[in-house]
Amino acid sequence: MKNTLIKKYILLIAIVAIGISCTKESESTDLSSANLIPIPLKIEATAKEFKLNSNTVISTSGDIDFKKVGEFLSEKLSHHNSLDIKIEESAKKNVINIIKDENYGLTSNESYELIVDENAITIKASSDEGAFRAIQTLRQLIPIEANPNGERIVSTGKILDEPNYGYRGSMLDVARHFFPKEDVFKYIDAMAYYKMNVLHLHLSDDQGWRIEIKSWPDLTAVGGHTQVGGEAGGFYTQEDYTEIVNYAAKHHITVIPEIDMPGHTYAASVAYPHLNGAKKSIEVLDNPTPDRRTLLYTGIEVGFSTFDARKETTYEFVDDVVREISELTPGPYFHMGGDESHVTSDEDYDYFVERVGEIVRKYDKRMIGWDEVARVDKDPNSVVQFWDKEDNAKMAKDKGMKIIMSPAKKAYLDMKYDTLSKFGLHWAAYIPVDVSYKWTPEKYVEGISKENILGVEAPLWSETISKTEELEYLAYPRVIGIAEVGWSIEENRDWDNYRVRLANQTPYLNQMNIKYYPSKLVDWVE
Ligand code: TNX
Repeated sequence: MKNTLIKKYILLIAIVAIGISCTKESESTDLSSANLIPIPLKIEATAKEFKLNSNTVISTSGDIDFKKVGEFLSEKLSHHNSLDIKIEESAKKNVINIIKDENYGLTSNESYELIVDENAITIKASSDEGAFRAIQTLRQLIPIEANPNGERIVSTGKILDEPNYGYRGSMLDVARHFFPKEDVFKYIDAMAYYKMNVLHLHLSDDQGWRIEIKSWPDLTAVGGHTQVGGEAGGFYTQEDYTEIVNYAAKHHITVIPEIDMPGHTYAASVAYPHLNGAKKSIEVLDNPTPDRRTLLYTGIEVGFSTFDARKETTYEFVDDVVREISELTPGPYFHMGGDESHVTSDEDYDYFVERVGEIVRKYDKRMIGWDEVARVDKDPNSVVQFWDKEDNAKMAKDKGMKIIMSPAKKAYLDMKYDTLSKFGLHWAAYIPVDVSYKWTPEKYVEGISKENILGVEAPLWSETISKTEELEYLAYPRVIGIAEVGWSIEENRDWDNYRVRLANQTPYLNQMNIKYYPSKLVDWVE
């Protein structure tokens, strides 16, 4: 009797165990519950498995740019998954096809289709950019670790995907604190993984000038010397900057250089005092000193500096700076800042923005400015980056300009998560992970709809952070959510569903050694 009871028990446990393992099994073969960020437009699951193993090969459609995408995938699989997947054209079975299909493409050249069946994984896109976005999806579908049979199981089905916005960016402030190019490369790696496509570099501010300008060498020799807090600063040589641009391009990311003016220019005016237009500090700047670098500003106040908008030499300077940077920048944009010019008179500010606009156009770039420039700029081709004043965004819309949505209360990565945050400011808000995720660009400012919006950007100001880990504490995980806000349509976004997908990013984040902030709102997978 006792024996049969025990047997029954064992049977019961076995049934339950099988039940659980079946559930797990079916979960792992359900493409629609894959932990993808950003969530794709459409997923159809077919509940079977593709078994990726060391015999799997990548085949591209011959086009050199598509081949590069295949090589990128192979590189990443070898680096992250310790998998040696070779490129072998015209393979038929156990293959990842990356195919150029001119007729294919939804509305954007970032669109793609990804079909997984038992024999093959097939990616179709009309451009290499689309294929590149597709392989990020695929990377997220392939487990980092193999099962005991040496296989990585990818669930079968079909994904049809395209971005809601063509501009999905993040900004690094390398002026308040300087971050070496290696930190920027690491940031680019993760941006690309989450399908972001714009890196905005804030290259100058009161505390430092961070890009070499050959015709004005003291900008960096003097102006790059220090940073907030007074430690050594730094700057990118033109070669460094080109390396960043090329590294970004390899990841299908456009670099936007920003030289903030006419305010936020104290460091430039210390280097070249005749640029200075702020009455108050002239005395200080004119003070003869053997080492001008000792005059640099290392605090975090804003709004006290300005260029002299009425001197022609100021525009000769701006012309050289825009020319040299534009020559190094393949992307279509030049960001002129334009924010918080509190000591520039309205007349001078307006005159300055117009003159800089002419220079930027002369070098075939499209001008971007923080939302304050909307009042002045008349060029409908200019872009306004909304961060603060809704009226400025509306003005931009009325002038036919496109708007980048960076509302400080949602998208500012430098805001503290809560009162306990180790780093960050909180002038705009405390921004917990859910708050930074739960917003819709086309609904944020009344009257500004999707057609007025170029895209979304998450700026990371660096007054309170000086090391990679600190940068990562503020950026992650919020920047991942902003990537989804920019890519995925509102109907597909849902916090409860997102927080599970986010919790499952840990294998990638850990492997990348990204020190994310472990928000308690997310049940992080160990
Ligand atoms: C406002 S946003 C600024 C920056 C600061 C930031 C700090 C903007 C265009 N200007 O100068 O770094 O706040 O959150």
